[in-house]
Amino acid sequence: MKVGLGLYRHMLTPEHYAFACQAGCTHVVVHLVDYFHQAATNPRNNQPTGAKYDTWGVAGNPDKLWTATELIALRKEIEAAGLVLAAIENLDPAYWHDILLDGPQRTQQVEKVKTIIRNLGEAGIPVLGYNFSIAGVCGRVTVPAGRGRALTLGMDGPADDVPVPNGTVWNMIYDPKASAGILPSISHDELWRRLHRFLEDVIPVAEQAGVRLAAHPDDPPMPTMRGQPRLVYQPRMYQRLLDIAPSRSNALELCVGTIAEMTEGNVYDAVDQYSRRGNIAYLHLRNVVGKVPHYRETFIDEGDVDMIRILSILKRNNFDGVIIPDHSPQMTCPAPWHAGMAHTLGFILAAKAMLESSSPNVTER
Ligand SMILES: [Mn+2]
Repeated sequence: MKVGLGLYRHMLTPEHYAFACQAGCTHVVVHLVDYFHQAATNPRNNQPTGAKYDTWGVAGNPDKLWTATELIALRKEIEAAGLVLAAIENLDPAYWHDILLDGPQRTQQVEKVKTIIRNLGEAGIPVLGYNFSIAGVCGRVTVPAGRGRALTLGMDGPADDVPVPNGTVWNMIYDPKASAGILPSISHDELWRRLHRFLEDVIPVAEQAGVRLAAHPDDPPMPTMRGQPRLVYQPRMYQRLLDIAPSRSNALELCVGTIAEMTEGNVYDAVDQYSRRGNIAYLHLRNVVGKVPHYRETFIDEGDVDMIRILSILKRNNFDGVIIPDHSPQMTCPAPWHAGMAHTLGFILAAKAMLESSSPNVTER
């Protein structure tokens, strides 16, 4: 297993590359979507949050696709800092809103996504993370409920009260001029039909480009949010997604925290099953207390999930992908995000060292 750090777009700087190296990372996962753009309730010194029903921010320019040239420059800049660019995480809603919504621009947007996949392949970037979700990451509250009253995120009950307005998809605004009104609710079957078409369209291109598409589960994993169905909200639904297009290019961005919040199955079996079969492109590590619709994110060394057990399962199954910290509660200091990441990375590195140690004093697991 390899240890990496996820960097948001505004963190693609020499200082953040140095921070990643100093904290023990060999890899980075990069977000090219600027989630914080024109955001009302989404400060940049934290994971993107938004308020319970507020979006993260305004999506990017639909006509400015990530080019091979800029992706190559990004990879080289990261390599010059001594790191490996493991993946790009998330597609810009500006590129693919009508794929999610089955809108009039769907055909053109499928071509845009294919172009981006080819560009990643050309740039030698092996993974594209995505989240096939209409309501996206929403319905969460920020509360001082972490250890030591740290600010953290969670759910305080279902979040179906406020529907998604027109012009919004996956927690971002893609059309600020959209007419008033709300997105019509659709069925779970219809959402799966849209995913099926999407994978059929893009997986052959990803195979040819040598790129793995990696699906994040629905965060939070409720059956519905804001009146919209969710796709992967129980561990077994990941298998349904994989079965649509069996291929090395149809893979998972497995999120341990999100799976731990699910009401069925258990996170250890899910990590075992999907890592044993080589389905995990990379992994988000985060701890949590409770399950939807009542949970909160915790520091890595507390919470319901036995992280040593998760990492020992990955080790046993020879998982050779990248593990990145997912989110951390905010530590009370001038750099809450950095402190939370450094704390999480320190824990992961210690656990990894223990699991890889040949010392007879380390307990056999
Ligand atoms: Mn995650």
